[in-house]
Amino acid sequence: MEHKDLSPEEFAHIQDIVAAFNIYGDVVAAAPYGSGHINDTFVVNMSLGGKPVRYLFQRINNDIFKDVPGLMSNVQRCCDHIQARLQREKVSDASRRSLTVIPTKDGSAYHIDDQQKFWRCYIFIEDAVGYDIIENEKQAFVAANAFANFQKYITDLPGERLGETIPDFHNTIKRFETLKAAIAEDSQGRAKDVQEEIEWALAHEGLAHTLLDLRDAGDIPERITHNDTKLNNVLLDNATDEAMCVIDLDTLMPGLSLYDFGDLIRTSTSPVAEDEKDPSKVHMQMNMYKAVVSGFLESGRDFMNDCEIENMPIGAQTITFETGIRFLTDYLQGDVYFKTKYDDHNIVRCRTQFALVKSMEAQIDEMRAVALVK
Ligand code: ADP
Ligand code: GN1
Ligand code: MG
Repeated sequence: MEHKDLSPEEFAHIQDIVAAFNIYGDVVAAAPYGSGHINDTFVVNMSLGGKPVRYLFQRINNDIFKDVPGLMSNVQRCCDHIQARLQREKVSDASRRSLTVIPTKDGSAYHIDDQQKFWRCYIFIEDAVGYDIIENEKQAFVAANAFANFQKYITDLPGERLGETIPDFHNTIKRFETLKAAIAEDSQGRAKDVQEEIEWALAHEGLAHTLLDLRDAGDIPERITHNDTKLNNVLLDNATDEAMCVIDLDTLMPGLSLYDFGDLIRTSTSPVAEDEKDPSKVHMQMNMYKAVVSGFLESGRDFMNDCEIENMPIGAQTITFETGIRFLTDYLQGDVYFKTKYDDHNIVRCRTQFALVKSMEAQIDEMRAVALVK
């Protein structure tokens, strides 16, 4: 049995977890998987009567997600709704096109282990990957189209309002207040090293208000949104680059369409990684911007209003700014939220985000013109 990146104890633990779920076969191998910043993800290889199958297991980060049962109820409702639609339309590869939650042996969507940690299991989407860095315009188009379609498919989700899995997740005004508090507290004594970033962030407070002001004025509506539409949260087919499956549904909850559009621009227009150490390599590539706008609007025009469409460039700037100040806050607080691989990881990430906002500022007129073209 292979478990090269896991200790024997961790591997034995994964075997116990697997046994709790309603799947058959023998565990052959297990390994950590993916590049997400939040959950612990594992791929488990099994032999089902001699045939290889894989499953995706996740230990859900319940320091961050305080109400995992509520979160899994959102996820289940949404997956069931989309699966039902795909089944109605007789789509042949439905289990590759939407996540499927595999229940535990006693029918629950999650399992609680002996350390009080929550686990879930999904069908593994084979032959598809999520990209950390955009490679071409086609990927930008299909990824954006997949997330807009996702929003469209859940506009008619029946039942009560979804629970908020992280309250005020995209409340940029509160995020800004939290940053100010972290600067004042300076618990790690790191503020002196990042004065430039702090000053830049404080000078851009206006960006924290843009989307919420539009919402409060009633100009843009609350919808059900994904809220974490980074490029690597949609899996593209290895052979064709077609968008297969939107994943990472933990933040599926009420939000604004521009949160989803904005995070796509943040993650699909720069030629370098979110944690590129040289921020001078970061810029907002206009060809990618145009591809994301067309991909998003291809479905988005069916449900977005004129004000949402007009404010797409503002959404892009705001969400990128918000993510930058979240990284800065986490750096100041001692790297307590995002997974990091080295000491300065969060400030490196913050710098790329601020560089991207600056690049958008420089191109804002052209961005506005793109969004208005029918
Ligand atoms: P995080 O919140 O930590 O980003 P994700 O739900 O995005 O967690 O999962 C982490 C990674 O695992 C993804 O980036 C993707 O590569 C992979 N992944 C997640 N779900 C699946 C799935 N059902 N099939 C195949 N790969 C998946
Ligand atoms: C996290 O889970 P993941 O890695 O897809 C974060 C997003 C940030 C992103 C920055 C629940 O996304 O909000 O934009 O990192 N998810 C959560 O890369 O906080
Ligand atoms: Mg993810």
